[in-house]
Amino acid sequence: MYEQIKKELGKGNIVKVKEFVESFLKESISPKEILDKGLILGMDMIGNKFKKNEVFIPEVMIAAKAMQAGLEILAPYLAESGVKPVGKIVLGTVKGDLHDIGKNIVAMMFKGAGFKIIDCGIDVSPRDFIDLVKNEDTNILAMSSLLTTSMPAMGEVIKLMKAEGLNAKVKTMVGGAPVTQGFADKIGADGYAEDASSAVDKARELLGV
Ligand code: B1M
Repeated sequence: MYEQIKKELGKGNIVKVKEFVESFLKESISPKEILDKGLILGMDMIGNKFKKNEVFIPEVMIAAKAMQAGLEILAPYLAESGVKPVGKIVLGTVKGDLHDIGKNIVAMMFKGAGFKIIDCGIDVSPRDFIDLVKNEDTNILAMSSLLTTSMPAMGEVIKLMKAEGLNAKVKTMVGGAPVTQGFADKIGADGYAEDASSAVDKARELLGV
């Protein structure tokens, strides 16, 4: 019964996605089930296609908008039924770097997978990352960098996390075109992901959800 909504979500059909969500709610299907089996699996499907180069950024963007539209209808019901986000992620582009297109796609995929996202934008200083992590009861600190010149800032943030004893409770994740698994290992990041949908897999793996 969820095949159709997943298909419409993949096409970015906002009207149809909203109609399906509303009709499922009328049938007294739980908002959590609609979220998990309809919207999240629909977004996972588009994420997997993106990974295999079967669809590209514009398709992911329009699917994410349809997902967002469905989520907006579900949000009050989810709050009422006490569904908690699977984890909280502070996400940003590191100091010296203004690129945010990839980071925004990663944010959308995280949201689609049920994570709560605190998006701190671009050119984020190590101190600002740390302060947000402390204030927000964060599970994962996720950093993006597109420039070889800004990559070292990721290492600085992780050093500061360790100096302030935050690394025991908050996992760190890095990504962006020039970032590699080797670099992530070198700076002591807990996780690395090559693209937005692998980022979701990695975040789930880090939190065991
Ligand atoms: Co700039 N830029 N740029 N740029 N720019 C690159 C990155 C570059 C490779 C172009 C080139 O020379 N061939 C080059 C970097 C070279 C390097 O260091 N290796 C470069 C440069 C040099 C610069 C400037 C220095 C240029 C100048 O002024 N002389 C300057 C720097 C400004 C600054 O940041 N301080 C600059 C500026 C800009 C614009 C502002 C014009 C614009 C950015 C607009 C914006 O982001 N709002 C821009 C753009 C658009 C690019 C290119 C063309 C495209 C980047 C992009 O959005 N890709 C890029 C060349 C290219 O890649 N073809 C280039 C699409 C996006 C979906 O991919 O961001 O890789 P990406 O994200 C992917 C993955 O990397 C991954 O998932 C995403 C989706 O799958 N991912 C993560 C990203 N973050 C992740 C985090 C994760 C996990 C996965 O976990 C936390």
